[in-house]
Amino acid sequence: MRSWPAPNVPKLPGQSVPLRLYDTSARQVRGTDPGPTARMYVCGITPYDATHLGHANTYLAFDLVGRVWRDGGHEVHYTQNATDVDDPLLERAQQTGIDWQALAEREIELFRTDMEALRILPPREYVGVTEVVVQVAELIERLAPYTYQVDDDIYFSRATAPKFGEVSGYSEKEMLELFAERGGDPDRPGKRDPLDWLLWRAERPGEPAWDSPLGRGRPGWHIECTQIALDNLGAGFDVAGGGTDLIFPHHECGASEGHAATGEWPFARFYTHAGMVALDGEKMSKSKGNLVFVSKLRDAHDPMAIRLVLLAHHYRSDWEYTPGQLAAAEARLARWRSAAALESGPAAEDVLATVRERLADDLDAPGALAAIDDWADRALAGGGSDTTAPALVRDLADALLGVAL
Ligand code: 5CA
Ligand code: ZN
Repeated sequence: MRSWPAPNVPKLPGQSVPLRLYDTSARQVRGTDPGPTARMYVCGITPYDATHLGHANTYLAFDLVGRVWRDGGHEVHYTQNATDVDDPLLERAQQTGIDWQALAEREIELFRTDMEALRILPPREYVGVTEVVVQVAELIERLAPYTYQVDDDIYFSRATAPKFGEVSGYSEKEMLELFAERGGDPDRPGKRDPLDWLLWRAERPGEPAWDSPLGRGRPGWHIECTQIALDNLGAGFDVAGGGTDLIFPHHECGASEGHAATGEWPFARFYTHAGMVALDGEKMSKSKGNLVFVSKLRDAHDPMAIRLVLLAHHYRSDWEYTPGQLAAAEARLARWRSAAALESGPAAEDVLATVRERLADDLDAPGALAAIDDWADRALAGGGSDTTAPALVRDLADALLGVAL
């Protein structure tokens, strides 16, 4: 599929700082160590509704990862999927009387527009599951020693996966609870273990299905990302990303699939997860309907202010959105713009060093904002006569934080 247009990223002077990042599977912050080309896969949307602030928060976190790597001189090979066929999408299409493909296309297009407005760097490959159904079926065929059938459906047997549980570190009890909560089918008769997961769903009447080496059907959710990551990035890529709701079962299952397919462990060197954004005390989710849409906010607000709302929270924290945060972000943006439009200001090399250092420390965006706030305050108070400083601040805010001033 088409990705979205890339914003310009200014080159910055001086020394970059290597990125350290929290790895869920190691349960600690570690140094990333990419080669000349850093490889990242981030789980994309299921396009049955518009992009909400929770989604944007997740894509922004990984946008920062890409920006810090680029600042360090790496090429960034970034791949993302769109789950353009899945139960929730089909259900929504049914309820609203819209064709499921038209619904997916419409919401993916809106997502692209939102991402572009927020200056999120686009993936090199943006892949819809419907584009790779046959490849997914071929991968499932190759996984035969690890799979079994229930009726015509195919399951992955967790008993064959020696590393199952290592990504999340969750107990058996936690895994069972989350599996049931997040679309699993622990109680289906014929399964060997409640946690075995569906790889291939044979055709059901009235549901879309594709011809494949496995017969007619469609992929289960957890296998698509394994296939798309393997095909575009190869095993052992640097970062697999998404929100914390994907730690289990999605990334846990994907890691075991990748291990089975390639013999390589880990499938991704880092599993990194962004916190959940809530509204009115509950996690924003399409199923609950408590959503703040990026496209709606864009009607009345500068996308750079929306971006600053997200940057004001550490990516790993869970937080609740309130409209006051947008007002505060607009005030901050106005202040930064006024300061950056001055003819001179305090020297900004230290600001650049601090922003680099804060972001490299597990993406401490709030710390980075504080450094620019401080410079803007001093500049607006009339301090400093460095005529190159305003341009340097504009460039560093743009390149590292994606905020165009
Ligand atoms: N298509 C799958 C991934 S392959 C999926 O989870 N789609 S999604 O539309 O439900 O979510 C897209 C991304 O946004 C995922 O990375 C998910 O973890 C993240 N996300 C969803 N809800 C929130 C939220 N409330 N706060 C933060 N991130 C969220
Ligand atoms: Zn995924």
